[in-house]
Amino acid sequence: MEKTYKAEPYRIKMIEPIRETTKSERKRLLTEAGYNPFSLRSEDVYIDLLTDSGTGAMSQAQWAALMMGDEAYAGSRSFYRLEKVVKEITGYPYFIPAHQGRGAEQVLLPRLVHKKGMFFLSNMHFDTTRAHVELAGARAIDCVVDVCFETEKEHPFKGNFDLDKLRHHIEEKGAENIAGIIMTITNNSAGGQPVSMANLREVSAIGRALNIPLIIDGARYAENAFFIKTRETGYARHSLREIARETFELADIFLMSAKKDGLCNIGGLLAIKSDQKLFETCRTHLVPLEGFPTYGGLTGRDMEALAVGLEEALEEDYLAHRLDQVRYLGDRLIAAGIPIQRPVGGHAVFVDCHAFAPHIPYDQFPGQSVVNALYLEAGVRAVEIGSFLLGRDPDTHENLQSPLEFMRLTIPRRTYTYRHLDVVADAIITIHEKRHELVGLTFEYEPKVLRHFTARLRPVTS
Ligand code: P70
Repeated sequence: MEKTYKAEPYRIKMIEPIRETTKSERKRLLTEAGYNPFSLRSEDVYIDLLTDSGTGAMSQAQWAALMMGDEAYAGSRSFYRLEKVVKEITGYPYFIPAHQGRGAEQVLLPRLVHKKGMFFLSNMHFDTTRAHVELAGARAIDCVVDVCFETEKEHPFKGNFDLDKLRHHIEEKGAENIAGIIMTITNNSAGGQPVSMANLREVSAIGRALNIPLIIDGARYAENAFFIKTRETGYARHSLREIARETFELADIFLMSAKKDGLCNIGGLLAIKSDQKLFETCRTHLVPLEGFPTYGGLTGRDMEALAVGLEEALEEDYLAHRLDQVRYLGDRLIAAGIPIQRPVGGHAVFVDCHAFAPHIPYDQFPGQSVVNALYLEAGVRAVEIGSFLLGRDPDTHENLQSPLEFMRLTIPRRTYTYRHLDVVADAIITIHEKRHELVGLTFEYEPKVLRHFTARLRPVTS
């Protein structure tokens, strides 16, 4: 696609001040945070690229919709409005709201695990999905295409499932031991990389032939639809809605963290295509886990804002701009010779920290070291997606080595301008020039599950 870098397709009606700290303040703050930016106060962050999850700006239509929230415990009008939108987009008749993506995961995933020794196969499990798979007593296996590990290699659909790996694992484990196939779109951990419709079609056919349910983990399904439209032959004239509909037709279940392509600050969705029994058991478990079936952990106003956000996220102008911003930051880094996952994906630029700081071993977390350096340099908060996030093997408790060591620069939706992205690019270029000074990290405190959120670290001094 040609470079555009057009200005934002919106103007700013309300502002939220942000503050720059000094370098010496940041040094103290980072030490206090245990060298883990998750423990920083957001007030001490200048530009926050930790996540695109729930951090975007709502539109005037969404703010107006909040006023229409029906806060009834049961039978809320806002639930029915949201349900109608979800049904229209997915074509699925069964819908359950949840407080966020992991809420939907905890309702669904254990219901698919019928016995010991079951597996989920995914192009790539995201961390909370992997955690819920393991909490349900199953194991998570990733089957992404190998090209995704070659960061400099350009490929339009680096998020795809490797079909040979998929078939191999099904054969080895036995189809009856596969609890589900999870297609993550876009593929977050691989760099926000899209999955092609052709790949989805093949995965769907494999699942159908063996009666294995195909689950779309679709936090960023609208961004994926835009990539299909612009990168896959035969889709240029399709509307994003048509592409989304085709995506859902190929699957059986839709899980979504609506904090991403729902353009909301909170929310999750679970929709089921035809398995009424599964829907009923999920709904039964929803009540103690998330809440009554017509709110599932959300307020009426949340559901109103989400109903509007889901529609806005499928608008072409919005998505073209969104992906243009991410590409802009990526292009600035590429021009400066900084190694990143190429081509840039949907929601973030992923800096290849294995190439950035090859002198730091995986179990001293090169990605986290670069993340900390970026905060010290400019008050920009990014997040590590690598061995620090991956955690330990649930059986052997060894530190797992992630095939990719990334610093993720996650762009919140409709929140920052191109000028903010320039500040980020300039700071990364500066730390890249001093990259030999970066040092690794070791644990001071390590929680057992999802350790990256609350761990404390310290620099390794040899
Ligand atoms: C992110 C957040 C959440 C997520 C996801 C996919 C593909 C499910 C979920 C869970 C998580 C995160 C990571 C680092 C820092 C902050 C937050 N992804 N599936 O940013 O959804 O968070 O709503 O429970 O990406 O990628 P939820």
